[in-house]
Amino acid sequence: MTKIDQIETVVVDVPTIRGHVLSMATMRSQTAVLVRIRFSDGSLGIGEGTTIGGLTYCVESPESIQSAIETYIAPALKGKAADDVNTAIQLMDKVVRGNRIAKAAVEIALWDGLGKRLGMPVSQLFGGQVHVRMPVAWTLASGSSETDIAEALEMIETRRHNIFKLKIGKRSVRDDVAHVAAIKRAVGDAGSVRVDINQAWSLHDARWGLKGLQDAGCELVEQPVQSRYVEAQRELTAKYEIAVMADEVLNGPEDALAIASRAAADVFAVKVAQSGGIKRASEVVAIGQAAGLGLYAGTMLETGLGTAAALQLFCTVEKMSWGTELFGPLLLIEDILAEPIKYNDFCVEVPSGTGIGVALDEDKVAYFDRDRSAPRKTLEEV
Ligand code: MUC
Ligand code: MG
Repeated sequence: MTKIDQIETVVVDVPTIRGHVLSMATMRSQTAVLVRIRFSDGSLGIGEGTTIGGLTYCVESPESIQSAIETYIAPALKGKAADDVNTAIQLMDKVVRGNRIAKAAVEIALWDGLGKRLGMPVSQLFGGQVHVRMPVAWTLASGSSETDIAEALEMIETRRHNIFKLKIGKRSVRDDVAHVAAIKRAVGDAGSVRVDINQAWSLHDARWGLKGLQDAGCELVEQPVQSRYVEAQRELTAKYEIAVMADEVLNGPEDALAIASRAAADVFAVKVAQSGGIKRASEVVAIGQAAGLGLYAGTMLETGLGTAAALQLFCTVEKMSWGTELFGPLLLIEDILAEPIKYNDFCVEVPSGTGIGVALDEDKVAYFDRDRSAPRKTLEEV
């Protein structure tokens, strides 16, 4: 029987191509916790656990993800059967409460190892791929309307993206609505415009905001109010034509059931990390489908590794009606994969190898390693 031998983590800090201005934080780099699981037969599985803006987005930080894995999850899983991913998931749930991103990082590496040993992609383990490429959104969050407009027009021109998610909620509602309207006017029918408030609005702000946004031609608003205000989000979902999408409120299948049964969203932003792994995310998908909700493949702005893991699941889902935002690697000055994920014709391609379908570029991982001890080469030398 192949066993789990060793679980290792490394934290990488990778600068972003520009400042990424969100309502709760401005990102200039992204931090990912990478997991390597070494199995007794010599096989290897890789995973990623990533959050956004330190502790400003959710209750897990890169440091807590690493500590949950090293201190609690790794000792519990060491010596256990490598192929029994469900048993490992249940054990993680028993020894660690919450900490879904940490669990997801390990679970991805377990699926990756299993897929590689079986010689098949993880999508096959979830019933098989039905999409080879999927539409992919880009987030406009430079902090300036002019820069965002130039960025959007270039993305359309180069056929990289025509779905745009604008990060708003930092300025006044009136200024934010004017910003969204200016971008929608500039892209016209060539682009879909959506916004993410990241919980910044009060219910009163949101009443004005949703009215203004839908008048401006914006199609969707993501997590307008704090996740604990489910009743407020239900009211907004019922009152406005613009689609309301649940994000931060959706931490796994139990939340999905609560939101669906209270009709507090039109669309689920399904995130592998936030759900607690690929399997839990598949359960969120199933609840969304059963409730007749729209589905969207969300991101925690992962590197290519976490992005590939998400693609393995979402390529098996019949209808992702709002597409994906699996563009994380494109926001980084350099991705850490041996072969980058491909983006073209407004879509992201699903990697076709075994496991999650990608391998790390170990030199780049070493270069961005927060704890590197060796003197730093230049990126060109790497
Ligand atoms: C979020 O809240 O959805 C996704 C894209 C992006 O720019 O930030 C994220 C997080
Ligand atoms: Mg969001």
